[in-house]
Amino acid sequence: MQELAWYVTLVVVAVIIVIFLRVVALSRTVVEHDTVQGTASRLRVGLFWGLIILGVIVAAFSLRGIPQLAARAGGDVQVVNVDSMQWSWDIDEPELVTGVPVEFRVSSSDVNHGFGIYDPELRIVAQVQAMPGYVNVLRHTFDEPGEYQIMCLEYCGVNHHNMVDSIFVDLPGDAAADGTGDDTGADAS
Ligand SMILES: [Cu+2]
Repeated sequence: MQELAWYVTLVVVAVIIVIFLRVVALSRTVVEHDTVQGTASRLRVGLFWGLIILGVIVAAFSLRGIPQLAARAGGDVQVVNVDSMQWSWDIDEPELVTGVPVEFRVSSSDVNHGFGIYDPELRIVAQVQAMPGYVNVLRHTFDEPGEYQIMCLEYCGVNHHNMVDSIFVDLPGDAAADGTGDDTGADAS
């Protein structure tokens, strides 16, 4: 096997040397490429500015939804304080609504935990570390109603696998007046 690798390497190196010598030889011959260069240059300049403009548009469009900007813009925010401990979650506001940014303020009373939010199909939608002595902020806006599972993502001891809880996300109209921000109340028929 070692020998085979050795011969393959020799052949590849030989091929590279041949290509290199060929390029060196060709570089000495002068060819008229003014016209080709002109067209290529125009294409390059067009492509360059096209990509710059496209990049700016894509960046502006994709940055619209980032939670930090939404929070800075003011407006309604649902604040949820989360404490964690071996082996449970203490979530002060487990009833939320869709469409309004949620700010989870996550900490721990003992060791590191991982605050992981899973949608009803058990796909993870957001996560942040829960650390003693720190309050980590996780911002997320729920688009779909349902029961979301909270699961620990950081091995924290023998009962880590049972560190599961739920939060409930309703459509704004369905939420009972529950202290999650100030609904205008005009949504009930
Ligand atoms: Cu854990």
